[in-house]
Amino acid sequence: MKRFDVVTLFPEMLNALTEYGITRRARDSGFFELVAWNPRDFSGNAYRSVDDRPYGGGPGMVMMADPLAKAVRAARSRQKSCGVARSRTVYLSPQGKPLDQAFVDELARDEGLVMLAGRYEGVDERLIELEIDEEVSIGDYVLSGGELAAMVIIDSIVRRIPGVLNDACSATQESFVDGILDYPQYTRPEVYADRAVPQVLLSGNHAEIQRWRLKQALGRTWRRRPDLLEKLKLDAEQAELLEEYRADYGETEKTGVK
Ligand code: 9D3
Repeated sequence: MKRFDVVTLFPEMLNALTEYGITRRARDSGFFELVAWNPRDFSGNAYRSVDDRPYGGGPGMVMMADPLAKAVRAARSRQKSCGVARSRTVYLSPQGKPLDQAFVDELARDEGLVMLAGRYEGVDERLIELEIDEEVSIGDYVLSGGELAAMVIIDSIVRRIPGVLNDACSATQESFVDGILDYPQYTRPEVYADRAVPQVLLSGNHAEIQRWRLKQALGRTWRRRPDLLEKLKLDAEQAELLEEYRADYGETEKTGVK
């Protein structure tokens, strides 16, 4: 059982995870639990205020340390009472370490994860110094707050819990090389808008199909994500398939979707 606690001004946003798809099924089956904490419930005043103007001036508002500290500590003590020995506390922020699959897998190893999702211009730096183990970003683009980042992290961790994906999915995942793009997929009808499904996929020759798919996956990675290809150590068969792809398709395939 994984335990996620998220400190957020918008707890209902997290319902998207518990109401839909794989994450909903995983939660219902007891693979993880998710609790949201609203810092407004920890504000000492009648207005339930949690933000104030930045010292030094400038635009916007900053989240105050104390309501956040109280919410984060409540989240951590809940985890402790559930038997989680140590849980990492992360602050979702554009200044954080960029998320990738290796970082997801690292976060997935811990039993408990407490996440602080900020709003406005950010949170008081002293709260970060006192309560946060690590700052995490989900990429170099601007979001309106940390909630979607928390949800991205939960979704990506839940998919790594053994038993969450169906057997067919995990088999496919294992049989394919990590760090490579997917091969193209086709379904009925056999001809759509004058475009036929590649003949090899109708051949029933499973070995040929596997070769074709690996070749397509390598070719796409070479064309679209040379940064990923550089990190791969291709074996002899893969190197040969990529050479074949280059010879077959050379400069013709467009890199975009259309
Ligand atoms: C970097 C932009 N900042 C310049 C003044 C303002 C600002 C923009 C967006 C401050 C906070 C935010 C809210 N973003 C997040 O909470 C966030 C985030 C993101 O924006 N991009 C990638 N990952 C993350 S994780 C949390």
